[in-house]
Amino acid sequence: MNRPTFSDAHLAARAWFLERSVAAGFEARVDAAGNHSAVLPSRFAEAPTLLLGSHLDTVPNGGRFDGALGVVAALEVLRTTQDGHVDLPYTLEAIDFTDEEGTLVGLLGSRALAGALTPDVLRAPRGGHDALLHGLARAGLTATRLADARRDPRTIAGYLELHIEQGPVLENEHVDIGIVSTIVGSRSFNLTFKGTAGHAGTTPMDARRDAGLAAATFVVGVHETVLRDFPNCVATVGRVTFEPGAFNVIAGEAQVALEFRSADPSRLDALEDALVFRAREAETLGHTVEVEPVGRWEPVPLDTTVRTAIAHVAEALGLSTAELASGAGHDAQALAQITPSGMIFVPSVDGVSHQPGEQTAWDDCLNGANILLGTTLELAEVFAG
Ligand code: HGY
Ligand code: MN
Ligand code: MN
Repeated sequence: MNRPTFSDAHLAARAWFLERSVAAGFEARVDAAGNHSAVLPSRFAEAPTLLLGSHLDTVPNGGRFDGALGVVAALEVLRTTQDGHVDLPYTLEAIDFTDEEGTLVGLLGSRALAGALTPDVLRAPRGGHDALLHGLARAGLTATRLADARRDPRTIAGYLELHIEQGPVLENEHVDIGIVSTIVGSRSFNLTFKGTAGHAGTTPMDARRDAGLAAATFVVGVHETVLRDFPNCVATVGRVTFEPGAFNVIAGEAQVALEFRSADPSRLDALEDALVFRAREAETLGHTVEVEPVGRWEPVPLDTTVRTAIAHVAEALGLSTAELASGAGHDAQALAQITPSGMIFVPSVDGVSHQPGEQTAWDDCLNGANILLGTTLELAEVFAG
């Protein structure tokens, strides 16, 4: 799957979702942040909305289940509820959030809805400011109006998200359903190492300020530092670019995309200090190093009432469960700031995700969708008061 935010494939998938929503008789909505929704109104006026959703955008060359499973299952819950003439004390809304993956910003649509999209988030987004403006324009959106997508939290009863685990825990422990306890926080930085471009043939090895070497040394340093000093944390360099990028020119500049994660806010601070320190070691070799923060998501615990409801429903369906933290980020971590939120995980084959080999058995997808439906029904009494 290659549906980066606002790519043709992404826009086509969103159009498909709206077509299927309208075909099922639901009201289709698109808000100022481009979040796409199908709405099944409650017959009770002033009823709050229970949001069910995930995202249709993918990472480059991603998998078929990350995000899409949650959006399609949410739509199916609305269709099943409508077909069953179930009278719920809340409006149901299946929602596809904009740019969850951070091709442009990260949790863009869900943070806009939660009222957390501050100007500094948009000033230096990890996909680049020009790419953000261009992408928004492709979707008929504008940066100045994104914040209009904010919802009054009093109108929202809660948020549920079905998602693949994207890791090996459920499969290794032969557990059907994961109940997410917390979602990790993450921070992203663009690092620029500046040396001196030069002739690859005539510049002696001991007379170089090779930005490529500085960047590569840093990448090794990231791995060493986190392995040695930060158990249960992760750090990734997913992209390095050398400028000018020719066989016969010593790199004068290197760009490094760094991201690190932890479930513990204090460890995120310590990780930031340690990894920036490693980057700045290049200055002792005569390089200049620029460190630009381009993304930040806080760790968040998920709602205990929702977690209990998921466990009840799974037990009633005879499905085994385990509580686990999510090492992946999700829209639920934005929604959890304003409303009781919960996540249902289903197993990922071999724990593989963010690549074409991403796979979840259909029976597990079915289990997840049934838990999503059951939890929607179970929470009716709880959330609607
Ligand atoms: O990057 C993540 O953890 C998620 O897939 N957006
Ligand atoms: Mn996802
Ligand atoms: Mn993802």
